[in-house]
Parts: sequence; structure tokens; C-alpha cells
Amino acid sequence: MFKKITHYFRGFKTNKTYTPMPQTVIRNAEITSQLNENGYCIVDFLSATQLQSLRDVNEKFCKTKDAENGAFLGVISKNIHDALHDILTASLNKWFHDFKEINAFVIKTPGKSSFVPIHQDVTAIDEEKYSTTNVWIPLQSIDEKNGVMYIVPRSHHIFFPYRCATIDPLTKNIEHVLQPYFIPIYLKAGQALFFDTRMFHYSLPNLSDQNRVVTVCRVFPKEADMVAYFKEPGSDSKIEMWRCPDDFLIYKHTQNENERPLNATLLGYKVANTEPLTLEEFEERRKVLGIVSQQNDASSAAYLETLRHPFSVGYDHP
Ligand SMILES: O=C(O)CCC(=O)C(=O)O
Repeated sequence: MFKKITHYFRGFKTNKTYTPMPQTVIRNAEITSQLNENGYCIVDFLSATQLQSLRDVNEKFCKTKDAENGAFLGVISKNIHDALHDILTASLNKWFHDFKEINAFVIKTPGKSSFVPIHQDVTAIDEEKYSTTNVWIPLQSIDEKNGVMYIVPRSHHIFFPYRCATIDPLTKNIEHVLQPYFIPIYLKAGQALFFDTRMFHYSLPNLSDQNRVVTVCRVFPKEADMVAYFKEPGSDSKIEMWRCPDDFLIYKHTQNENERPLNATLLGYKVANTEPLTLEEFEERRKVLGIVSQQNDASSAAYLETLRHPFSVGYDHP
């Protein structure tokens, strides 16, 4: 009944290795090439006035309760998106062209459960045609105590393009060996991390005594349809591809992500191997890509403890 989408795209090598499509919406050629090659870069992004305005919006909308022992909260709604859009438009226009974006806050309340496990972001556009940039903008400087982000440079070259809640993450069986490849990203308030959403990333718990507040903008090519994938639990390798409304990310977390997206149109399906990477497959790709051990300052024991600790994630829609 549905069209089977069979074309393979640039750089297709095996059923688990793809080449990211080049970034097309970043104005600066050097930054574009850093994103394409390494998957990230750091820029001075906000004026002092913008920073204060973002803090004011957080103060006005985000009534996060003091979650006991910490929590990671996505704070996303039309109100928040619009208020952040107004403040960020000048900066986004300075760095990007022909784009659209979805804005939210991410807040870590203090405590051990506020860490974010290793992940690659869920797919939101057709990655056979486009790439997404995350702009991660902390409203306070980030240090080793308040929830620093760790990334694996170049890991955006190791991805599965149909990421969704009903398919195991590619990293599921290799998390315990990834620690040496991560680097921490310490930022000053006003700076932003631009990163490819497919980078392996996680963040430590916020063990300071203040909330850690970050504004996140997911930046997409303007022409890209928003899409979501869905695999029936327990089914074979058939993956449904759905076209979603432009603002679906604002409402996504009010829906059950283990079910098909609402208000969406079925485009067809993909057939692909959805098994997570084995250690051998990771090693092979890592060496080809030049992903090397880093001098990072997370001890192996602390990293493994973080992976084992139960985490607490929630959503607010003020
Ligand atoms: O803010 C954080 O600590 C993590 C954010 C994150 O993982 C994301 O935006 O994908």
C-alpha cells in the first residue's frame, strides 16, 4: 500500500554507516567546515542585553519546583518558543540563513539524578537530504560542577538516520567503552556551542546549588519538512516515515513517543538494520574516522557511576 523508499544516499557504506549531509544554513564557511568535519564549534553568541532578557523569560515562565535529588527538565511550549525567538532572532540571523528553528529551555535542578545519558538526538528532518544544528546556549558559565556537556568529536559520522523512541540507540552496547573519547565543553555565559545533533553527547549532573539553565535552539533548513520515524515494537525492520507539522517538536513531549506521531501523514517506509553497534563495529568506524582517545578530566569510575545512576527527566509546558 505504501511507497517503499529505496534510494540510498551519498556515502552509504553499510547498513549502519552513513555520511552526514553537508550543513547548508550556516553563513560562515569556516564554521560550516568545522561542523561538517568535527561536528561542533564554539561561538560568542549573545550580547549582555540578550543574556539578561533570556534570564528574565526563564524567571517569568519557568516555575521549576526543587526536584529532590535533581532533574533534567525540558521546558517547551509555544509561549517559550516565541519569547526566545524574539530575543534570539538577531543572533540567529547573524549566524544562519534560510533556516527555521525551535527554541526551548533545558534546566537541571541540583542533584545527582540531573545527568543526561549518552544519546544522539531523535531525528526531526530527512537526514538523507539535510543536517540539523543544535545551538546550546547556557545562561550561566559552565564548569565541572553544574552539568557540563561532553561530546565525542567527529561521532556525527556514526549515525542511523531514522532515530526514534522505538528503536534502540546505536550506542546502547558500547557506552562503557566511550569515556576516553569524550571532551567537556566549558562555556562562558553568552557563548554557544553549535553541534550536529548526531554527535554522541551526555551531560554530568548539576551538583552546584543553583539551577543550570540552558536555551536550546534546533536549527533546520527552512525548506526541510519535519519528519518522525516509528517502528512497531517487536516488528521486523520496517520503519514508518511520517511528515509532521512544522511546530511538532513543541508538542512532541505531550504525546506518547512510543506511539505514532499525531496530526502526521505517512510518507512511506524504510527497511534498515536497527541493531545497535557492536564493539567491533564501533572500533572499525572509530579508527577510519580518526576518533581518538582524549585527555578528558572525567575519571572512568565517575563516568561509569554516572551511567549507572538513575536519571530523572521531565517536561514543563508553561
Ligand atoms: O543540556 C544538557 O545538559 C543536555 C542537552 C541535550 O542533550 C540536548 O539538547 O540534546
